[in-house]
Amino acid sequence: MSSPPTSELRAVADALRERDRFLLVAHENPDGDALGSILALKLGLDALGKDSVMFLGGDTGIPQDYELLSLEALRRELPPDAAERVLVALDCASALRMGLDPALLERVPLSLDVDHHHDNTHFAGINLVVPDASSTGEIVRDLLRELKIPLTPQIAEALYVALVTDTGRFQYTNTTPDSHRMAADLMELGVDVHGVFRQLFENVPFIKIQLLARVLERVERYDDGRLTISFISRSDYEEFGADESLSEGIVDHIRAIEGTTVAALVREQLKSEREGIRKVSLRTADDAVDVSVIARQENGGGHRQAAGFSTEQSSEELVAWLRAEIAAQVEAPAH
Ligand SMILES: [Mn+2]
Repeated sequence: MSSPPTSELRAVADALRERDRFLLVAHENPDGDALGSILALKLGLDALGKDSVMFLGGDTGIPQDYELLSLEALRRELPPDAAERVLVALDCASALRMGLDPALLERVPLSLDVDHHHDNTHFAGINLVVPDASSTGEIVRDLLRELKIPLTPQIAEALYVALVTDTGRFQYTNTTPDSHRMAADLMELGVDVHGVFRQLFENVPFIKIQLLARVLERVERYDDGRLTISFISRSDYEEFGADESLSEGIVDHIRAIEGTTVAALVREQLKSEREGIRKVSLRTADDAVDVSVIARQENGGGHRQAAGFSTEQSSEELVAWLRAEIAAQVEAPAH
């Protein structure tokens, strides 16, 4: 994208240039965009000689798919001097997504919010929120360009992982000519597209397939498939020896079923602080429903086509509530 930098982009770039110590935070339960963005920015700041620490909150492991990224330096605990560092949140629609005590936001010298979720809550001191960007990786690319940091093959690969995963391999509606141009630029910088594809998508752990098989057996359809839903229980994870991170992407298989307007995957948590809390992922392929509207009512969030929340509702309550929410939107499309 060659549009001129916005004042927010300049303000964030200036902060990165002028400050020296940073705490980079991706969202908990990370996806390729969160991990690719945090690594690309870390490597860019390294090139500027800055002191930055990558932090990942929550207790979910990093999906094996992302082994190709050099994330050894990613910390699961805050550094002792966290409150003295400029906080940079990446791909986090709200402060809660950072998986850390939100009070830290009040204590740090400055906070920066770099994101593309349309429902971003503008929780930081400077908010660089670009809903038209395919991925947070695309915004990080623009920041690195503004800072005149050359994209090494390693940075290019991290950005490509962000781009290819958040666009659903260039198939989702956020895929634009610009996303393809960005991919072309990254290829010219040395990204091995086939190699990334093999590692990201053709390296599926067998236990993930076993978990997927279980989920597909359990699919329930309501209102002619308008709601297509399935469930993962804690005992499923235990039976297969699976980590929660292995459930990432499974909901997309549910969305692909013909006639589905909203796909839902309801997951018990393996190690939950509170009993009875389950995570719900929602997907739609249809413009008739904005799933982020549904997720926000349960204090979750996301994009129009991909959102999530946590709930204490029973399965029966949840199904009834989702059916009603979907019906309300389909029947009153002025959302
Ligand atoms: Mn993203």
